[in-house]
Amino acid sequence: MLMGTNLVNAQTPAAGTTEDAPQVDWTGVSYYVLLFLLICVGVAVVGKILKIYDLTLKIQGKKGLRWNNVMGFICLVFLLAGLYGAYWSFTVQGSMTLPEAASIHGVKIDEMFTVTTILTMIVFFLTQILLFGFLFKYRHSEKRRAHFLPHNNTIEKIWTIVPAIVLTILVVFGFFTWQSIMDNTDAKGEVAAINVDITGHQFAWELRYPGKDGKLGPKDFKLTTAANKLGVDFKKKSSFDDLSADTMYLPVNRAVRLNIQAQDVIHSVYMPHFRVQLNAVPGLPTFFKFTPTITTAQMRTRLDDPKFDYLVYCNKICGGGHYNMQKVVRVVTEAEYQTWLSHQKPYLTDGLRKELHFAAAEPQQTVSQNRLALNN
Ligand SMILES: [Cu+2]
Repeated sequence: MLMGTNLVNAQTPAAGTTEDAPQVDWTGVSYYVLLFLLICVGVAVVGKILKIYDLTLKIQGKKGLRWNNVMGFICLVFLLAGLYGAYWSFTVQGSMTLPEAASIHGVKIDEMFTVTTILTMIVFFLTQILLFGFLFKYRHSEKRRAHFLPHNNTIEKIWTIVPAIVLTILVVFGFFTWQSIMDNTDAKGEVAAINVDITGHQFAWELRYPGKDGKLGPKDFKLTTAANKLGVDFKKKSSFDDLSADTMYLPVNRAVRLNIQAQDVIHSVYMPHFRVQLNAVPGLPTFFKFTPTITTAQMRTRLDDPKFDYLVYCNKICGGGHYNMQKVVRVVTEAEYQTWLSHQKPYLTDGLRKELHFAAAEPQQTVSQNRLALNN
């Protein structure tokens, strides 16, 4: 209480009345530093009291404190407090981990997480109980003689071979899961049909969808201008019908291939619900393929949250505006997706047409007319 009052006074020396005095920030760093120091002082005081008690016993001609018992008991307390801490962490913080998986491979990744967690937890609980339990059970006793065991090949073999087998299983399991994610076909053997370009720059994601031809035009960073933000190459026919989008719409149950790029520093495409994360590295185009399985509408019903939206974040601290680098992702039915797609603006804007000296945009302008303009 005294500490709390001091903190308030230190922060707001002018605070006069209790009404305008701000609430104590219990989560502040200084509070925890002071708490830690206080605990240290407390432990030191208890230690000194025990030492004095020990000396008093010796002065009186008695045997003194049995320190091995004190230490053994402390080990036992430490074990119980630690086990309770692990239990608390699972029950309280366990719910703060990843949300429900909404993609085919997401379920596989979760299985991997679960298996790894169970195996490592078995090892954790066994070793910690043995370590501190043995320290307590085999503390020094007058009635028992210590047995010196310098080496035991059987024990060495067991604790080398068993972890080696378990780790091999985990690594192989992870390898095959990763390979199936990176494979060009989805779980049904279907090749990713929808290509979406996602390009990161400080501080936004730019989305480009293919037009009616289903193909994204090629890009060349040297062609980047204010109007041609992504450096799309308009020497190729496939570039003309490409679309820009503000929201990432994805049809449910269809394999999507995200083509990932960065224009300045390293960013990271992160979509927690779909278990998608891959760095966007300048000069190193890469991709991530996944199949969403739960529509936004279904997820809203499941979570009982009509405002819920999937998001694509940046998960690499890339500068001052990093915290705000996100876009909404909507998983919809095939029909909704097609309707949405037909309403998206062309990447080739009027400004870009002017820059490239193309003929002005006409409502029904065809790709061949654009190519004509390019050739002139
Ligand atoms: Cu970022």
